[in-house]
Amino acid sequence: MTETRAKRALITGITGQDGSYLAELLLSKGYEVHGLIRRASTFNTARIDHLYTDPHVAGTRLFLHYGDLSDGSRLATLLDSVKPDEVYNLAAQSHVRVSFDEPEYTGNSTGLGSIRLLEAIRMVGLDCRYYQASSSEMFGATPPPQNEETPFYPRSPYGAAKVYSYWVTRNYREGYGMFAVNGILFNHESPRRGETFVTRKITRAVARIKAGQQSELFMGNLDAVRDWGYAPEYVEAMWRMLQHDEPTDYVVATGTDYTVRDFLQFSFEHAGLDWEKYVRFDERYLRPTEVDALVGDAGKAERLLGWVPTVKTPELARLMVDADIEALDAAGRPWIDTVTVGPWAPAPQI
Ligand code: NAP
Ligand code: G4F
Repeated sequence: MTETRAKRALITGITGQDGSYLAELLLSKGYEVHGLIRRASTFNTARIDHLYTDPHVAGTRLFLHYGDLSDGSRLATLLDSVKPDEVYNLAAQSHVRVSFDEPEYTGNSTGLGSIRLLEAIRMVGLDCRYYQASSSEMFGATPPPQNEETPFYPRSPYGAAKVYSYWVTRNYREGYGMFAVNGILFNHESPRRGETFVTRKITRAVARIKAGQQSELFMGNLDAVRDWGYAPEYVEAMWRMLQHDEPTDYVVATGTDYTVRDFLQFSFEHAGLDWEKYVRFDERYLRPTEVDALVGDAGKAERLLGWVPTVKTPELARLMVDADIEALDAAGRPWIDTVTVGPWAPAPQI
């Protein structure tokens, strides 16, 4: 009798918010998971430490490998040795505001990084399915609702780099017959969200204000409209895209619209606080060009993948506030396993 081997996936960006949830999902489905991590002078694996086991232990199914999207030859050697069935390209300089400060680096990692990976797959001659983490930022100034047919009008170096990655993904699908898909994901958040994105910045501040450790919160544009969903549900959509019969591109969104001001209100209210007493304006958080409104129409993902989001923005704000309060509390009790409740450290002012 022939034994079928477990499916093998490679995730770039495994140390990020989505990479950590996707690794959990794939492990729960029996996959062997390989993750690309960057070498750093300090540990950068807090979001996946709870999944990690010593590779010497029999039955280990999560393996981490050093590499970087700026290093094409490394991507080729890694793909050649791992030989994944599915590649999820989640790595990117993913912060829109930072992309105005570091436009060239953002173009190199968020844009060129994708073609390095696609070209490495082609050069190695690998027969695998490829997922590209595309973004609603590509729609930029085009008004909502946005779907797969909506024209792109990026408003940042990040958005422009993602448009490039979107098109090379389609180009490799059409030109080389690769099973390559774009997931055009709208904003999705969680307790593992990076601390300088607006939702997590707010929910962390709520926890600190509630604990008497912070008295003010400096913010930028409160009028921006976003369609915020829950990250664990969005990684499920990524996986479903690669299981479908045909490679095609999908919008993933909740279809709801809330302002940053709404998110402030949901979060502070949940902790019994009045946001207007604490929030101050600081122009450093404005962007040279803003994306005013992103609201997605995910009808295609529902029709073809059966994907339907259940967590909407008000509930999301509440669960993130709860997690940050718990994390702050656990940080004061070092014997508690803080990994499961999230990393805790002061964030830089971005
Ligand atoms: P994230 O938390 O910022 O994670 C980004 C990941 O990319 C991290 O693991 C980071 O590694 C890695 N990375 C950055 N530069 C790299 C490089 N040059 N080489 C290798 N790895 C690199 O982002 P996320 O929220 O999980 O998002 C995942 C992907 O989806 C990103 O491509 C993002 O642009 C895209 N996206 C996100 C959203 C959203 O709302 N979250 C929406 C649409 C699209 P370190 O841990 O070492 O920094
Ligand atoms: O949380 P944000 O930084 O996310 P943004 O710019 O929408 O980008 C995120 O979502 C994209 C998908 O649409 C991803 F592709 C991207 O990787 C990233 O995950 O900002 C959201 C809104 C913006 O309009 C911003 O101007 O919040 C506004 N905002 C107001 N005050 C602020 C702040 N954003 C941040 N980060 N910090 C503030 O103090």
